[in-house]
Amino acid sequence: MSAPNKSYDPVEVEALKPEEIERMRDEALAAFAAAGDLEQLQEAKVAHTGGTSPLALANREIGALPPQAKAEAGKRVGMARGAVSKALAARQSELEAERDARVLVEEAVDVTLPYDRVPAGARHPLTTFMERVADVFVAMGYEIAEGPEVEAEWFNFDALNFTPDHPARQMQDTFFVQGPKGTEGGGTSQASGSGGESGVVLRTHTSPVQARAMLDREPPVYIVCPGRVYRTDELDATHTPVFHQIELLAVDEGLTMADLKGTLDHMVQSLFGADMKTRLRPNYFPFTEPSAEMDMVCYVCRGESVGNPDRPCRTCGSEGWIELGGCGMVNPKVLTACGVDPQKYSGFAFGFGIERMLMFRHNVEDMRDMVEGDVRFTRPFGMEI
Ligand code: FA5
Repeated sequence: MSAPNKSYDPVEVEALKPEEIERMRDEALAAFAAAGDLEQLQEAKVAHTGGTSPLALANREIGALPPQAKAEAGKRVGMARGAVSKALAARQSELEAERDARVLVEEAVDVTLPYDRVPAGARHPLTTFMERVADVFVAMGYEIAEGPEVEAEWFNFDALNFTPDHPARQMQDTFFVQGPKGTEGGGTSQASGSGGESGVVLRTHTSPVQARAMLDREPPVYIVCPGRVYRTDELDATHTPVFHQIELLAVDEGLTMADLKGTLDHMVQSLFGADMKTRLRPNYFPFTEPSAEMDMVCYVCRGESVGNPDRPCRTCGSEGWIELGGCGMVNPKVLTACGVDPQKYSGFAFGFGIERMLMFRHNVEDMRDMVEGDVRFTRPFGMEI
């Protein structure tokens, strides 16, 4: 039986000598300390802890040692590898903290910097409201009709039964458009004595579109005409020289005031609520006969402020009703002037101001706010494009 091999000296195995293991450990620690960022640390990690790193190779050598040498060499290598992986983890967290701090500085967003994007535009509340009103009638089968804003005096007045010397022609304060220099003006304005030489005006209402529509189309005619109109009124809290109207015209067989009233009620119910209603008061327009002023129940107090001093209403002045505009049955003379047989057809029409309606619908106290272009007025109406 052979005796144990006492002649083996583990120090003789080069890779496992204590100074060699210390050197491998120290090189690894130095490489980690020298890594300037996480990428370099990753390279050092592969070089000093990977499968072919000196310490990994030394570890493999242990297996080849005789049993009595394995424990000491294993302890030495294990301690070196433990120190290396501890140093690696420490440097890893140091470099991660440095990276996070740098990213915070480099990618910081200063939320107090001025906003440099141009805000998206939006359409004016007058435009969107006018379209909303027109939509009520489009849904009933009416067609949108348009006419020129620079209009022939004939359409603005004559076709609508404003006779040349009719006092109503002066009721409308009109901008007359001058013709080119050296040309003769139109005869109608001279005959009217209203001051026009060219026979051309800025339309004072949307009613001339009635005449154009009847001349353009065969009855039945159902049109709604939203548009801009002009009068020489001073700009104040309830007037503007440039404003908007919506005109409605229906021409068909057998139309009566009852159809007009029903259509008006439907409009105010669609725009202001199902319990709204209208009333008609006698009035005069040369192009309608009979003519009426149309009012709707005050949508703020619903009429409850009338005779009730404890509940005054600023919107309707405690009258319970708000004036909307004018209406009536189309005057047979207008039908005839526009080529429609008044024996066969009848029609109704109404027209009202969009600014005034927007004012009481949204409690706007001063019409000037609508025309001054200040976004502080328009913004609360939303961003409808
Ligand atoms: C007319 O203009 C008629 N063409 C309406 C009409 C149509 C009657 C069809 C019959 C049949 P009036 O002059 O009343 O009517 O004006 C109608 C509305 O325009 C007024 O009720 C008011 O709301 C608005 N309006 C009139 N002048 C101004 C102004 N300067 N600024 C803002 N709105 C105005």
